[in-house]
Amino acid sequence: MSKEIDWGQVLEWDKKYIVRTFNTQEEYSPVPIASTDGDYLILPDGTRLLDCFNQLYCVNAGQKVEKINEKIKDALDRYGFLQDAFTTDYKAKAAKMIIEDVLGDEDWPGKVRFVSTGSEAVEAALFIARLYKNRPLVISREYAYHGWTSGSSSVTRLKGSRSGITEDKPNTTPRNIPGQHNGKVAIAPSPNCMRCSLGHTYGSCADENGELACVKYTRRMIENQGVEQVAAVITEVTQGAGSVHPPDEYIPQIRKMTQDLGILWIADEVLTGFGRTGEWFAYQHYGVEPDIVAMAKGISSSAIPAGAVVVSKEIAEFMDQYRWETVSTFSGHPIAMAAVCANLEYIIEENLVEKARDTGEYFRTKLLELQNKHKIVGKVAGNGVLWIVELVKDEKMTPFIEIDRNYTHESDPSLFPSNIIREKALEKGVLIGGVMPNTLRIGTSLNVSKEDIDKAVDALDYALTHLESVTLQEQ
Ligand code: 6DF
Repeated sequence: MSKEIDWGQVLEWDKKYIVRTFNTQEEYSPVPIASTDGDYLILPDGTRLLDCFNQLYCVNAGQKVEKINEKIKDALDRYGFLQDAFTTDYKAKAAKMIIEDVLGDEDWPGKVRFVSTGSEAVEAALFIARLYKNRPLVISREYAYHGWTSGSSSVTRLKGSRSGITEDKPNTTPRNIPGQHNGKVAIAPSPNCMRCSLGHTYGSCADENGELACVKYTRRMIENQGVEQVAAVITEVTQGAGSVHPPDEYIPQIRKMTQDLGILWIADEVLTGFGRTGEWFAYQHYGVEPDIVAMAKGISSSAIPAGAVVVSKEIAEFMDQYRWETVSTFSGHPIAMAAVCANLEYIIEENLVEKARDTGEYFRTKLLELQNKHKIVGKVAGNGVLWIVELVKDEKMTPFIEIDRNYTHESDPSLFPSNIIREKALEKGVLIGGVMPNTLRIGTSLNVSKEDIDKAVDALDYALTHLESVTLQEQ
């Protein structure tokens, strides 16, 4: 370290001057990190922690990639800051790379608008969809997470992530933000086959045309709202924070439904984009093309914050006809755009998307071995470097925490099996991801080594054995 850091002072100032999230001031305890490296966080005492949360599934290239940092430093030699009315080689190249180098095999992409975060990308997507269709309604789904800003949080339906406040005791009522849901959003079922909200069983829920019950319900709900009121359906392709991986038929059927009804499909790829699932974008696993894609996180691998929305050629031509009266100070920030260019070049040069695809098959094999070994593993699902492990009490897939994905933070998190697993795996130097009570959501960089996957799986095996010993004693 170039200079000694007074970590006691860091913790004092952190606790004294920063507004907390997800913790009361009393229960909060800061976690200081001295540096990062690849898939590792390095604590002030030198302990290396394998990050299988990949922070928030957002460091696709890995931490502190020298080739990316060098190009960011080059940009810093040229720029401070320019606002969006000006252009730079970095911004123009970043847009060209996304449309031509990343999405060049597809005909639908038209143009890009840059923003700084995923919530802003979703905000832009919602604005553009409503402007283009000149309709107010957007359809979201149970357990959706799309962001924390006003518009993006109105389509965020994950109950414990709507930016409200809860007391740190059970049987109290959360206070959500008054007026947050402005009535321009309707909620469709999530394709959570393991606990179908419609009471169906996957494999026997489709109608005579093969349409899944949750897709049919969504179609009927839109018809009931009045198709002429609906601008778009917004979906994550696989739900990130909500931790739901859909059956293979779901996304193609949702896409067909939107085309049948003449409404737009917004694919929110903020978390899944840029190779995380073993394709550049998760929708590509299903042979479909969206109208609008929201993206962030992996666009720069979080070296510098950046986000974007890509719109179809038709929507781009529509927007080109108008003076869009919107502005975001840091849109197209030259240093952020340099990070986007450097990140995309690195992912392409290192073939990280193909690497994530291959790694995903190794991850699948290892996680299925754990499912065979541990009765409390009810389901393993995912691809690339984004995986779900569902924790269950019994063969009936009973959740340990009954409220499951509809929990809010007045619950006692120490009782959540996912938190018990996380605490136990930390003993092995591995941070297991996931924010749902009964579900692990494991993610790494696209560059993760097989040795580190083995390390993560061994730590998970150790933690599952502990959880079984604790829960079986209680039963
Ligand atoms: N869209 C999706 N994910 C997202 C996010 C956003 C938009 C949060 C931080 C998350 C994910 C997994 C577990 C816990 O934060 P932001 O404004 O840059 O992006 C909003 C599909 O997943 C953010 C939290």
